[in-house]
Amino acid sequence: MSTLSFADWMGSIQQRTETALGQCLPAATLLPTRLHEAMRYAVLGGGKRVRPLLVHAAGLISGAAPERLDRVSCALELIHAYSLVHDDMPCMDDDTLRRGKPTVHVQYDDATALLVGDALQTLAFQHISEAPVCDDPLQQLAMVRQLAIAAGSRGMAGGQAIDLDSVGKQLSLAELELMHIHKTGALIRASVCLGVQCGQAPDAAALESLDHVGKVIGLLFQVVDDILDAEADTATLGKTAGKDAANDKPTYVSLLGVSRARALAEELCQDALDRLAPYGDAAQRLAELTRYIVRRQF
Ligand code: GRG
Repeated sequence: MSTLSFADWMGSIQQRTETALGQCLPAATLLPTRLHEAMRYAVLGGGKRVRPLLVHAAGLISGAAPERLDRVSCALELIHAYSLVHDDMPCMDDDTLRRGKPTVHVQYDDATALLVGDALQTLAFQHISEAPVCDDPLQQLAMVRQLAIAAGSRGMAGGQAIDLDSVGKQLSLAELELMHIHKTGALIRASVCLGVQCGQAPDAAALESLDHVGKVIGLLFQVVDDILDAEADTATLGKTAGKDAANDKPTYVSLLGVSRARALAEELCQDALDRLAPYGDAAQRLAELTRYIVRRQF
């Protein structure tokens, strides 16, 4: 077991992720330079890197090689970054601030933002498929498929469609959960599942249990995101606070109120921790990360 504190471990994963992303993105000097510069602007120098942290923490459970986890982390973070760029565009959430900087369509233009998202998504699939991330090529193919499903219309993009459709509507708790399991949850769940699969092949029961952990972490991430949107300020978040209420979006806070939303986050956290307990030290980072996601301030 590593002797690093959780904060130092987190810093080291964030640092190696930044380096790996910097290497996998095309150089800003490569033609077409404006597009490549904008891709690097969208991805580098910001963000908590929650999905890479989940990949690495989950990979520790199966003894995965860090270099393989870096590759999978980059793929997930590239897809996440593309989703933020498109989400911020005027045709979607229409936001001007992301990670404390002007959004990509503001800094560049709408057409560039659209292309940045397209190119980041395809780069993610190029990156995860061009070198081994596990021992079995067929398993790797299955992992690429899992990533595609998580990002697509049955995952994140589908969740975004439900989100756009739900503005101004009263959703039930079950409907809200379904939306978030797709929109935010699918990539977070994939981060845990893909991280585990980079190491020694887990048996079906272990994979099912860790998949449940990923699903629960995805939901609790969103519950906390809704609380922060209602309670934190724009400077702390690095993105516009209070947008959900301003846009009349159904959230855990609008449905439950802050204190019941907090209680739900704690309940989900405990569910994940209970599932991780049988893995002992191997799951320590994933357990710490789960607690961090509940307590995070931005
Ligand atoms: C455009 C296909 C498409 C999908 C967009 C994820 C998403 C779907 C939109 C983002 C909108 C949003 C603010 C959702 C709330 C949860 C969330 C994903 C927050 C941003 O993720 P963080 O907090 O961001 O991990 P950083 O900047 O730290 O990487």
